[in-house]
Amino acid sequence: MLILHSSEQGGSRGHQDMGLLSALRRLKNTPEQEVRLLLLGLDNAGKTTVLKQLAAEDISYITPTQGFNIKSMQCSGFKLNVWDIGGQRKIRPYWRNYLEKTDVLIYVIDSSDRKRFEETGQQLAELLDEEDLAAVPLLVFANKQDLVSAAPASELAESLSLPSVRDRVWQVQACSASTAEGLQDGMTWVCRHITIHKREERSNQRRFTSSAGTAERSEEKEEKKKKKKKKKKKKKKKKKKKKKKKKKKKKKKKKREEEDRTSIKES
Ligand SMILES: Nc1nc2c(ncn2[C@@H]2O[C@H](COP(=O)(O)OP(=O)(O)OP(=O)(O)O)[C@@H](O)[C@H]2O)c(=O)[nH]1
Ligand SMILES: [Mg+2]
Repeated sequence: MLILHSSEQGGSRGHQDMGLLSALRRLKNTPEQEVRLLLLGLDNAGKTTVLKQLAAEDISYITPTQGFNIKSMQCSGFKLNVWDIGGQRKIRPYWRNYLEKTDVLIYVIDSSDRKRFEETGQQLAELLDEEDLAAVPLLVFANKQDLVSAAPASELAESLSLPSVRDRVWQVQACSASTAEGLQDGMTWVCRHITIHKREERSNQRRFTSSAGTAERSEEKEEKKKKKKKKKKKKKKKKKKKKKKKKKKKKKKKKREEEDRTSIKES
């Protein structure tokens, strides 16, 4: 059974600003778009430290996550809901329950834990194979760069075989969740890709709607054409019938006249 933790971004000033912004948005009747970010990675990688740093919270007392943490933050007019799921081996089977509707996957790695590069690479490869994460942009945080034993981001990318990932955009960002270095750069990349992703989503939707409209209009045209053709055919048939009737009448008249003429002759 998972223990669930849930918290929101702190900071009273930040809260006031957020409140004012949401009030203004409500007034303008333009609801902010919600985005789902998923923070995954092995236990001890630094996911919760990353999350707390992003929320400008104290990072002194962080314990291994038994369930998940969620925090909301603002970025380029989007409301980011960031989900941090525990990475212990016994919790990893539950990751699948959180994948649906993810907009960006953030994978955190302890760059100093070379012994587990293979294990973390394997976990990441399994995630990238998940249907729910198909084409979802991937940001890898090469964390703990403050430690001298940390592998550089380029070495980590090679070790994870990232250059062969071609079904999505990806980026490796060197960072230290302890000092917050590199976190903002990573989030800037995330926000840029959310904007692109959402714009593409909107234009795909618009294209779908307009093509549905075009299909509807051409169906209407086809129907009108059919009706017109049917009417024309009916008119032609009527005309033909009338002509035939007239001809028959004429023939009958001629016959009668001929009969009259013979009867006159006979008399
Ligand atoms: N030196 C250093 N230590 C870090 C860094 N980031 C996190 N840590 C430490 O690594 C340990 C694990 O950090 P967590 O944030 O709890 O890791 P996690 O990925 O959330 O782990 P789980 O919740 O078990 O999945 C803690 O002792 C952190 O202080 C970093 O950038 N540098
Ligand atoms: Mg944690």
